[in-house]
Amino acid sequence: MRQTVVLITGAAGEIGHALIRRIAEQGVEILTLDLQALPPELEQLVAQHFTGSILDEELLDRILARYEVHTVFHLAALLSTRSEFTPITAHQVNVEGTIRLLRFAQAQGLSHGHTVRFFYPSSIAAYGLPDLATKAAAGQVREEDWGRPITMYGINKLYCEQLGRYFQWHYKQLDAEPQTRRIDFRGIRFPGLISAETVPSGGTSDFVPEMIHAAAQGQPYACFVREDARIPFMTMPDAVDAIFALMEADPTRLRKNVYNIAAFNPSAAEVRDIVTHHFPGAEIRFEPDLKRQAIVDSWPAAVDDSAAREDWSFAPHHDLEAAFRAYLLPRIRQRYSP
Ligand code: AKB
Repeated sequence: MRQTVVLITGAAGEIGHALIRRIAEQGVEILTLDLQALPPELEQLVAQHFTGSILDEELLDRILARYEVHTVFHLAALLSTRSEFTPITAHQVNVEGTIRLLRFAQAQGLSHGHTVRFFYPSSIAAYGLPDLATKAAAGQVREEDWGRPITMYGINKLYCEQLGRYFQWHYKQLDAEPQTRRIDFRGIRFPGLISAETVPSGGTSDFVPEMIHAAAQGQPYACFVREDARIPFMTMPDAVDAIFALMEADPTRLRKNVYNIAAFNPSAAEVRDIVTHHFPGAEIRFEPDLKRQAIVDSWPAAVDDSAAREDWSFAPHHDLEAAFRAYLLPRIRQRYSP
């Protein structure tokens, strides 16, 4: 008998850190896969960690042979800024990697006979607004609109959303024995995420978490976007709650494969103001990098997440004020206290 497990790819990343702890609390056996080793405090929570690439077919075959995977959280990806420096590698990791995981999940479903629930973290990067006037006029953007991303990462995310939908509903649709519905593909278009425990790297929404963590450590921070730059954000605990809510939702309630969510959308200056209020000595200056700024300008200022609220009761706990008061300040102060 093979052991029944949950598989998390990209487990050493920011979402992986938070997700492993929460899944482990439920007493579920976890397998993780990442290019990096897991930190010891996380490694002790998982049944087995594989240090390796999602592109390694042999490794995926070994996992298939030994484990029954009923749920996949496919978090591995190169983020938006890093992907612009190495777009072909980004395509390999983000697209080729995802199609291999989808094929792996399909093979798992065929092998054990259950539908595999597949979580995919998409992003506001899947949007592309052509200019600031359009961004201002667009307001809260719906999932169906403005799907013209300007980054390799955004293009990868948008395409992989479609791949997931294809695998679930249309895979090998002309075969004598159709192979659809072996995968139940569920995705979230995340806004920028803010964690008290980890600092992101390689993303373009990183200016907010970087600003907060720098202030908490008493370090000066040069913000790479303008003061008026505005995109949606949420806290990591709310992001993880949302992943669980979506993954546990009754499939008959889900009208979409991929949903927008967000909790607040301050300008960079508004974040600076709240950070300097809580860390009065914080030194924050604005030195926009026009190229990264252009990417942020192409992302929506706000998203319409009404479908997530209606279909699976998405309801974040933290608005901007609560994010600082109830989550970031206590955890970050503890983290950086001597
Ligand atoms: C990034 O900045 O690349 C990510 C994202 C918005 O998906 N944080």
